[in-house]
Amino acid sequence: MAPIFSTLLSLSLVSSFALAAVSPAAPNAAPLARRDDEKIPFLDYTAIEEAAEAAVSEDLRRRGLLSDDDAALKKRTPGCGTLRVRKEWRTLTKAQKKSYIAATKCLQTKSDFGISPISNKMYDAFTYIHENNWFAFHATASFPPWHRWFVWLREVTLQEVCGYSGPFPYWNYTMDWQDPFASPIFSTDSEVGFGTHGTVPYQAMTGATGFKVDNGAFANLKVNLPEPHYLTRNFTLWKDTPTSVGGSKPAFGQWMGPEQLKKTLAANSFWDFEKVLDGIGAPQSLGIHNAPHFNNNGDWYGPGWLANTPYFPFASTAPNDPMFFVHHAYVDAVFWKWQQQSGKQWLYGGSTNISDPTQNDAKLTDTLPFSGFGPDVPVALAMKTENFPLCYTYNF
Ligand SMILES: *[C@@H]1O[C@H](CO)[C@@H](O)[C@H](O)[C@H]1NC(C)=O
Ligand SMILES: *[C@@H]1O[C@H](CO)[C@@H](O)[C@H](O)[C@H]1NC(C)=O
Ligand SMILES: *[C@@H]1O[C@H](CO)[C@@H](O)[C@H](O)[C@H]1NC(C)=O
Ligand SMILES: [Cu+2]
Repeated sequence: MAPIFSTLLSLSLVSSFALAAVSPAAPNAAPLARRDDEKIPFLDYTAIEEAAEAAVSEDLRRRGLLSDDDAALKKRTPGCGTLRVRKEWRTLTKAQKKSYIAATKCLQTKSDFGISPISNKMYDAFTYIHENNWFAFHATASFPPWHRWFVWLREVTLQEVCGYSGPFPYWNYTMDWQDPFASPIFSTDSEVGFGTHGTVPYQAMTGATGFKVDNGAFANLKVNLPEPHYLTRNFTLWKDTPTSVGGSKPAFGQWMGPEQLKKTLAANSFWDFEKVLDGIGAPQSLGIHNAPHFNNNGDWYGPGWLANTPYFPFASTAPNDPMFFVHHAYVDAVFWKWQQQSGKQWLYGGSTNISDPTQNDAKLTDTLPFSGFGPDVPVALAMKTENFPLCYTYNF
């Protein structure tokens, strides 16, 4: 199975990535194990569990399975107060950008309350909970709500643990589709730039090469999963591949451009939305979500980067790259925008089985697994960003 990922240029193989290449039936290495079981002190478990119960009873009420009176459970849910508004990276002030990046780096100095194996750092806890059980929430119905909750955990952690008080940023890469590599987000500024990649080839681990990130604010950043290495990227494909249809090489940029965005927002059912977002069953399309992952190589590419290592397919190191969170905040913004259309807010459905997209069994009462980073929650609790505990919105 390993060659699947290294033949990235074959787009038809890429789009079947979720369905064939990562079959859970053929493990190469055991998943990493979690050390112990502490609670995350800044999450209110009781309030989250009450909100979860209320969200599930609301779902039952909407489906006529519970009377209005019984659904009064909802009263136990705390409200939000003010909603935080997420913003495009470019619209943050320089001070906000600097503070966001400093808070991100600060996670490397904070305890993770026992979550990640290998290190005990909060930074690595995010990579760990993303790679643990990842078959459950990639290319399945859980993908949009799981990643919404995951990015929210990051937002709350930056606030509570590292004192970030600015707006949580997203990177609207549909603005940069013609030349993503030239986007200002990859500035080499040592305080506000996410950086590009370096010039010196770097072997991060057996089978995983690229360039050590040696410019920008994350220069020489050390990350620890699946084993300690420097943050690695390889933007060669982005730099050298034509972005328009018709060239001799595949046209990568178009899968993250405005046309693809339009197509994604036009999906009728929730499962159609997820399929377009992720290029599932759509030969020749990466989808808005996969485009930034697959257009480059290194940590951000996730399991694809680890294809020739002993960690494949049990690891996705993508959250090692701080780009992951601004990228996924944008994917979440697209999900939010889709949900704003009439009748779409509570639409859900599709498959919970990465190997079978026709398995139509997903329900709002399904559980999203977070490996001890707060309670596991039902999908219903992650469907509306303006509800407790998410309490944020977008304004576009
Ligand atoms: C992102 O940019 C596109 C143009 O490429 C625009 O249509 C869209 O509204 C923007 N979305 C957000 C969330 O800013
Ligand atoms: C970077 O990616 C390109 C294109 O995929 C590949 O040919 C090259 O070998 C990679 N470089 C390193 C140092 O891994
Ligand atoms: C998922 O789908 C595959 C392929 O159809 C099937 O073999 C497997 O049993 C399914 N798994 C579950 C848990 O339903
Ligand atoms: Cu993911």
